[in-house]
Amino acid sequence: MRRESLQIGTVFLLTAVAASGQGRNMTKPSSPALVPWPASVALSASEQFAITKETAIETPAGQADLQRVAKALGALRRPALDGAPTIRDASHQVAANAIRLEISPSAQQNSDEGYDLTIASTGVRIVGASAAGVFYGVQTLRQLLPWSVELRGARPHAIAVATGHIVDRPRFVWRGAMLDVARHFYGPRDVKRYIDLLASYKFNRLHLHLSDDQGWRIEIAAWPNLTAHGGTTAVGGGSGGFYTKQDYTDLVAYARDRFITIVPEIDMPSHINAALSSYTELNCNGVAPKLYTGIDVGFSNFCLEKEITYKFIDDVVAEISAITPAPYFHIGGDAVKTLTPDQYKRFIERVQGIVVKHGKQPIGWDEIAHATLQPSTIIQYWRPDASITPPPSTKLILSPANRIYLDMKYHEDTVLGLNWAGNVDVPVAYEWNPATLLPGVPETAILGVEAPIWSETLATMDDLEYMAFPRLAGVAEVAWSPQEGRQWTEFRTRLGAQAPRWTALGINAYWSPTVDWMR
Ligand code: TNX
Repeated sequence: MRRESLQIGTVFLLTAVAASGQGRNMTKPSSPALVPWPASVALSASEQFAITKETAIETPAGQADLQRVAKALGALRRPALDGAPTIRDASHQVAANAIRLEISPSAQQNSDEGYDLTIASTGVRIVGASAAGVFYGVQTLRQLLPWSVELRGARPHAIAVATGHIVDRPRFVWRGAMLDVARHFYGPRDVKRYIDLLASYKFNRLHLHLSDDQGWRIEIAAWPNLTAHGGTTAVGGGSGGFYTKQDYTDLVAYARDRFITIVPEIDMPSHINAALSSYTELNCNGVAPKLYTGIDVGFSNFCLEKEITYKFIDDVVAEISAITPAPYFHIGGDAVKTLTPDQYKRFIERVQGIVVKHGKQPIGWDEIAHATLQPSTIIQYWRPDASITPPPSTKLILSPANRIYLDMKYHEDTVLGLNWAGNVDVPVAYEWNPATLLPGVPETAILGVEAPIWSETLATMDDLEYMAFPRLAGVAEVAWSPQEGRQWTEFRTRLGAQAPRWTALGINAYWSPTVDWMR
């Protein structure tokens, strides 16, 4: 295993695991299988902290966010140590045999998601720059615990953790995943499971593609037929589905508790057949098209000349914005095939104004760069061949289709998925540097990275998991870890060590032969 390169910029003490009777030069280095790799790691396997039934979890009183993190941590050690741990107020000095969670600006290091994790033989201390930082420290600790903590049901065994110190912070503030719930609908249970998996790899954004030609997936009170009719089907003619406002609000809260921000998207002016089919008055010719269950793109458009189109958009943006605490609203804007450039530009500029009026920051796929953008508008880059020169202050989210579209096939024999951007095997999704992807777009202009999963060919959670795992873990590292020292040949070993965890969690992963799976 090659580890040299990762030691650049990190302090990594490989301490021998002293198997009984073995001399110094017969010992084997142990390295923690952390994904994403932290900014700085110094661990020693020669001394350990044992988590027992008596180990308490301590948090300062009155911090609801931290109490939730403490509960989640408590649940994590459950399979090994039956019964709930004591969660107690940490107003006193650091106690022995405790895992203490706290917030302090000292863990900041230029990121309010940073944390400092210290494991001593007497206890653990996680100091975050914010509750999110503490949460990420807990996710790191989770990966240092034996994989069997991921099992459900009590299976008593010892939990021992190597002692040491990890100082960590993310490279990018936007570490996203996108789920297309329009081509096939995924209910709240599936979305929550995806949120759980994302959170464990330190993602902090989930972009929901809530409408497309094949389905409208969110209740809008002023336009009830959108879901009553527009939500009733899916690609291939399935029965579709939609989120009530309550479902959506619950998802937002569930995600927030895991430090993930939900970003809603209503794709326009194309990808809008489900809405056109639901309301005759939205069509230029006054005739509603049939619901669509195929997988073509770019054939439907809003009627740009009718004022009711903008009234409709205003209502939709207003209602979704009212139940979205995040400051973002994604307007799509991709794959428009039948409008003139000028029609497109004027439409995007007008809709941008509507989003800003409702207090949100617009986001759009990279085609929106052809319009005059407001300073707060974010461009989401996706087309591998697009050459875009964004205005100097404009921020970008990078979703290069030929790298991190998780609906692309792994190789030519992959049954699921599409391949219009090529086959994307696991190393392809990992081996790239956001800072050098686009000429003229420096790291400072990049908000972060987001991995979309389009669902034309993906009908079930098993399908989604098969396409997301293992690539999603690679994307997590692209978005979180320092570029310096990132190398596939080393990563594949840490990635391979995730296998027993994924199996314990019941993840339907694709066991790519490019990875050394630990089984
Ligand atoms: C392109 S990505 C699209 C989607 C498709 C996807 C399939 C983007 C902004 N538009 O409508 O679902 O390809 O990979």
